[in-house]
Amino acid sequence: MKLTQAQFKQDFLAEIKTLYATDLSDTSKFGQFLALGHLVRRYDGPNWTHTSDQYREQDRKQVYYFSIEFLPGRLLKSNLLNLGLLDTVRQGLKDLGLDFDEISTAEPDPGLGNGGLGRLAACYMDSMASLGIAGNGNGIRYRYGLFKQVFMDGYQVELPDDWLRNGNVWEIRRENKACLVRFGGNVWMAPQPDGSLKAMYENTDDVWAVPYDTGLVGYRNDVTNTLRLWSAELPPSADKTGFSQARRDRIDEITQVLYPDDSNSAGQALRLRQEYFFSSAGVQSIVRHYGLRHQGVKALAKKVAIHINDTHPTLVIPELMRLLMDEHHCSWEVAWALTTQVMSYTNHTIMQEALETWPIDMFKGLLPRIYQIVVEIDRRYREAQTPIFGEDLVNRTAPLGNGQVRMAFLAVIGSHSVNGVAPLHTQLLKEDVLRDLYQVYPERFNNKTNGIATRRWQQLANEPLSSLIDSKIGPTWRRQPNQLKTLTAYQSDAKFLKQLTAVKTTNKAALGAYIKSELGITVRTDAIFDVQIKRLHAYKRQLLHVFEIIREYLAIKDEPKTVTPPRVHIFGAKAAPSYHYAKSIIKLINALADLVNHDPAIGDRLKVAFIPNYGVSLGELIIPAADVSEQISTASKEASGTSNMKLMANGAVSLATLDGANIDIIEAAGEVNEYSFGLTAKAVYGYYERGDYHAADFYKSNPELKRVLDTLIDGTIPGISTEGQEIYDSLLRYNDEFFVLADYESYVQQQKQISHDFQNQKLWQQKALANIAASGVFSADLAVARYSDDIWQVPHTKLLN
Ligand code: GLG
Repeated sequence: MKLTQAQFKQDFLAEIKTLYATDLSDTSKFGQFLALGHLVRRYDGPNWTHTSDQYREQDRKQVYYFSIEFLPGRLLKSNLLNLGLLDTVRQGLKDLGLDFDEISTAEPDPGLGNGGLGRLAACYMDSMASLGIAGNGNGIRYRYGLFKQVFMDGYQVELPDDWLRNGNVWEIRRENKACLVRFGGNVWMAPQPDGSLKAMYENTDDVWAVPYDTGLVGYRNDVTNTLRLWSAELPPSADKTGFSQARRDRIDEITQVLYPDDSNSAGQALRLRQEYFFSSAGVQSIVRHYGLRHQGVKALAKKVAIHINDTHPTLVIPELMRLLMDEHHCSWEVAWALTTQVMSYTNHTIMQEALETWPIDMFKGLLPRIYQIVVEIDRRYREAQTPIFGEDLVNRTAPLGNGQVRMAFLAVIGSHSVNGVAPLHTQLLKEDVLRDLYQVYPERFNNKTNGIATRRWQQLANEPLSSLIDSKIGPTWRRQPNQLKTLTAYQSDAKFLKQLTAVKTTNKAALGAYIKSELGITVRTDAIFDVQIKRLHAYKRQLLHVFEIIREYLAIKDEPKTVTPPRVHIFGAKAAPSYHYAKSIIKLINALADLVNHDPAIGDRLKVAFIPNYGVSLGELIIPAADVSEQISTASKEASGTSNMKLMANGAVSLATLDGANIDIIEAAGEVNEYSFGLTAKAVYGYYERGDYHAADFYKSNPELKRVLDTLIDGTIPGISTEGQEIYDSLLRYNDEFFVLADYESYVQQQKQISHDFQNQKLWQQKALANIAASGVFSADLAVARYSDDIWQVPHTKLLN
């Protein structure tokens, strides 16, 4: 949109006056942020209204992306970028004596997710808007985000993340769109005079679902889509005095906190209530919206696509069946045909414990009508497939089995498309995790490799790099990230390579300043910034990285004169509060950091910085400063990974196992530009099949590894007597579930190679450049375009290849 600086300044000062009845000088940074937020909402308002009007007028097919997690990040800067107002606002504020970056960091970062899953959902929402796809997000408005992580004596402590304390400037409460979600009680089907059956309910626990809408601004295309997050409240019509405190609490609880773990099961009933709550509310609002425009539900599948992001929203399937049959009088056959045409499902993990299942008794008690429908889905599935695939396979794959409701199976059976998120992952779904269902529905399975919003991860997070790229190839890449590949032409442009180093150094200085202020550690900007940022999980093997630090530490102590480039090892990771082992690893990293950072014999040659409270905003600070991207999960365990793509796009080289999308990154940027190592997925499965992995053999045969491991228990690292022993035992007594010891040697070898190569800055920057140039293929725009073409069947803006 068009806006002059003078107009902006006038609007901003007026906004401050209206909101606070005072002058600019009397406002806080947060107050200034809020005023800016209001203003941006106003600037974007016409687009938002116009977008929904257009979708309605043109009767466009709409995509509804259901996800229990969304991690949109701060919105002020990205909305300004997408509206084309960032420079105007920044300059205008400067004229008023204000610093835009200070103001924008006063915005709370909504932590409505754990990690990659939630961030992917947010990237895809951004791309849908930017590609002009009629896309809607549907999720939960958690009162508290994922916990705020602090370290006390090196241990993780979880504090509440009260992100809504000062309200949320971006959201609109739409009470007129609220709906009722029912739990528990009794249900029966009462015959009606016309012969049909009507679902009757009694003694249900009713919850009022109120939507809060946030505009998702497309990149300079006047499109603003909607993210709808649901909040659980007391039903307005009910006699509120009749609601006991316990019942009120039960309602409040539903949208109180994000379930802080996406891989272990606890607090099951609450989680199930959360899942049904937002699935039901979302589907009700879709069907209502659709019903207002169309006669009957016949053409629903032509106008609606519902995407199930991981298993959490799977109950959209029986919920849509319920609405079609109970409220729109469809036969089972018609309802089922519509449902399967509408639904599609993405699987995000092969980890068994994350494939959700619910005890039937619990499920039945909480969701009696939905349970009846699942029973019928199960019965019909068995009836149809047993003659073809036999009883054994059908028993293994039916929605109900072993006393459980099996969500992933239900999701596959009720969708027309099932996709994995990287080629290896999709292959493993077919061969392993969902092998049996792949026999039944081979045509449903497809791969959609993940992608990232390059606008946020390059343009917003790394302005120095973005300007440098503009200066070489012009700004087309900002709209068409794949154009980054034209940068390859500058592989031998010495001046450009030096400029890349300079950009990196600037970014390192910014991160260094943050590390200094948060942790009191001084880091050198000429050091290798070796970064691992992701959830703390045994399979992601932060431990392997720790062993390298211990090795480097011992090497300097042994041979103080050896010259190697200085290194800063940077970690960002939250552990699920109940995940004991992951918390022990956090303590180990912090204890090691204490030892290394304060050892005078080490000086500034080696530093360890575990930056607390990793999230989207910290990612924006860390990623542009990284030289090395640690992607070292046990092969086969990381479905895709997406920090690997973000780091690559900012010129970090990958130190990577052949896992998830690492494989595709290596292929895209070229093997010579990455550092791969370790067991392949095939080798890992080989160990499983033969049962002949003996971690102790690696310990015994490699004296260096033995020495490193012994530091866990011999007092070298102070303060970890319990954790050190626990970790040591996990590797040697319990045989190292994630093959850390098997991969140690090849990992260390690549780390040494990195130290060697980094000294040749020209070579190093060539690798960095190759990564940036190849990163466009991982743009979320391209990924979302593939979803649109292959799965949702909706039109989108054309993209250059
Ligand atoms: C999962 C996987 C990641 C994947 C992400 C998005 O563990 O490998 O990149 O989804 O598909 N829970 C996750 O973060």
